[in-house]
Amino acid sequence: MAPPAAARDAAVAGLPELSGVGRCLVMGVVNITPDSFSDGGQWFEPDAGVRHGLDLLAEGADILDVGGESTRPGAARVPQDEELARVLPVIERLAAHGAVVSVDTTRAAVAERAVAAGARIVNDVSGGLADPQMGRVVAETGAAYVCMHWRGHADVMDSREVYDDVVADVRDELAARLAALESDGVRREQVVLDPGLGFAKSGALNWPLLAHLDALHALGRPVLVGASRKRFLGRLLAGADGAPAAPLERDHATAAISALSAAAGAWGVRVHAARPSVDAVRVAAAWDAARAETATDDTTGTTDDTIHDTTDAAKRPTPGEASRP
Ligand code: PMM
Repeated sequence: MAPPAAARDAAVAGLPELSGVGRCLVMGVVNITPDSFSDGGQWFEPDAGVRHGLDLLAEGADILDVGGESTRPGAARVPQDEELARVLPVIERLAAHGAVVSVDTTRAAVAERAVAAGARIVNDVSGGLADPQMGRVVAETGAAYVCMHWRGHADVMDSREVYDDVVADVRDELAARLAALESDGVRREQVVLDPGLGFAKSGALNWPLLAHLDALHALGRPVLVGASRKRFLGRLLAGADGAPAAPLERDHATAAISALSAAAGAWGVRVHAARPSVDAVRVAAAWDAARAETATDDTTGTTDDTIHDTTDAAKRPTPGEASRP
C-alpha cells in the first residue's frame, strides 16, 4: 500500500502547478443546472456561474468543476447540445481568468469541446462507461481524467447497489476501468480515481469506502473524494423526527470529511462550499507537517518555534485571491 503522502503527491499529467502543493486539493463545484440536488439552479445563468466560480477561487479553491448535467438520483438526461451550451461559455471565461477548470461530463464530445475551451481536467462520473469514445478523447487531449466508480445513469443507479464487499468491489471495478482506459491509450499518470460516493451507494455503503481510501490508493493513483452535501450525510445528521438534514445543512459534516480525507492521503475533495474545506485541508497539512517534524526530532524534546510554526502548505495564499475582476 502506498503511504498517504505518496498517494496525495503523485503527479497528475497536465497539472504541473498542482503537483507538489503538499496538501489535499479543493475542487469547487460550479453546477450550471436548474435541478442539482445540492444547489439547485442557483448558478444556472452563465454570468452567475462565472461569478460563483470566481467566488470559489477567492475562497481558496484550487480547481473549478463545471457541470451542465445533474446526476441527482432519478434525473433525466440533458441533450448534448444543451449541455454544451451550458458549460462552454462558463469554462471559457473561468479558464481565461487563469483557473484550473475541470468539466463534469460523461460525454466524450463534451469533454473534447470543453478541453478545447480551456478545461484541463475531464471529470467523468461514469469512469468511461457511459461513452465508449471517452478513453480515446482523454488519450488524444492528454487532459487529466477523474475516473469515478459508477454503475449506471441517475435513473437506474439506486437499483444497482448490490455488493459482496463494497470496498473490494469498488476497488476491483475501478481497476478494470483503469485497465480499459490504458488499452484506449490513456496514460496512468493522467488518472485520478474516485469512489463515487452516493452513486449506486446509499446510506451506510458510503462509510466503508471513506474508511478504506487506502484500498483505492493501492491501485497506485491519487484519489478524489466527493462527499459534499450528499444524501448519506443528510441521513447521518437527521433530526429527532428522523427527517434528513437539508443539503445546505450538510457543510460542516462535509468539511469534517475533507479534513479526514486529507489526513488519509486524498489528493482532492470535491465540495460546494469551498472555504470550510480549504480551512480543513490546511489544518490537516499543518497537523501532518508537525507530525513529520516531531517524528524526526523527538529525541531533542525541543520546543523550537520552527516546530510550532504552521507549514508552508498550510500558509499558502489562496490561489484565487488576486484573480477577482
Ligand atoms: N458527485 C456529483 C457530481 N460529480 N464528480 C466526482 N468526481 N465525484 C463525485 O462524487 C461527484 C461528481 C454529484 O453531486 P452534485 O450534483 O452536487 O454536483
